Amino acid sequence: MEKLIITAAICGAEVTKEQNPNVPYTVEEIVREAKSAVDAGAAIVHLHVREDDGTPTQSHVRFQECTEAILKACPDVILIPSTGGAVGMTPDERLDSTNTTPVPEMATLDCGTCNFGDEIFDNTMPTMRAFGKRMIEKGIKPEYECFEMGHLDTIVTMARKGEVPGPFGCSLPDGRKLPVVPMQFNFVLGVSGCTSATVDNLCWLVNKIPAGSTWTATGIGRHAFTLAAPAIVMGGNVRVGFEDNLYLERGVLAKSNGELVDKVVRMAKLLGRPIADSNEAREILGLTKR
Ligand code: KMH
Ligand code: ZN
Repeated sequence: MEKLIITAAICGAEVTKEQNPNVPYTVEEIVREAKSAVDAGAAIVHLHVREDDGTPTQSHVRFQECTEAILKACPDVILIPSTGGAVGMTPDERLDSTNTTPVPEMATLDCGTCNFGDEIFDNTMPTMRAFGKRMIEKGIKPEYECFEMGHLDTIVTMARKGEVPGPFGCSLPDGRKLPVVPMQFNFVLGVSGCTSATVDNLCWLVNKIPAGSTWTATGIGRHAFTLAAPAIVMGGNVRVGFEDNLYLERGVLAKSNGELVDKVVRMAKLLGRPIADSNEAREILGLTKR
């Protein structure tokens, strides 16, 4: 089994300081949380950014500022900027997070429209095609976020057609051959209105990924650690962080993203799975540091 890659989703677009005062908004707070996660054992930081008052933004200027500041504190960390942003943002607005210099190694690509609590998270086929085209052009490896069972089938079908990066060696209409990119999936289970965070659902998804793919499990809310446990023993990877869950245990707010990562590190140690550092994660994911 490969070493365990831990991703910290340190901020998200929805959670607030009213829910947990340690949720980061400012650049300094974002760096503090990224560093706490990396110091605890995270190889990857999944990044959303905020204005100082907490408003979510996809502005490449803010992403640039946060990225540079995080890399100063954690020079090796893999950053995965969000292209999901917040519900209601336009596709162009969402993609702006990929306009940083250098171009990010990876970015999220959300694999279909779904409920998101009482709202709708809009990811139409044209939107996904546009995001796939951009990532092919820029050489960004997508992290395919699946919130629903059907999202997996949708995105693999698009990869087979060469509409998004994938491992199938597709040719474009002009005859150019697409690079072979093994797919990295993030199964985000337990969002209100979407597929629930059960071991059964996780197994169903993992059994259907194309050969050579890698995957991560993200359990939302109280499922953060109950989904981490099967992912650790099944050979997958784990995402935790304030974006997904604010509590270290029932009734106890986490003081930092580092505390959440540390809990996964302790679980992995008990289960005998070593932790990958960022450069080991790059090897597993087929990335080259920019
Ligand atoms: N904020 C959610 C609506 C992503 O980062 O790609 C979407 C999200 C997914 O967080
Ligand atoms: Zn996100």
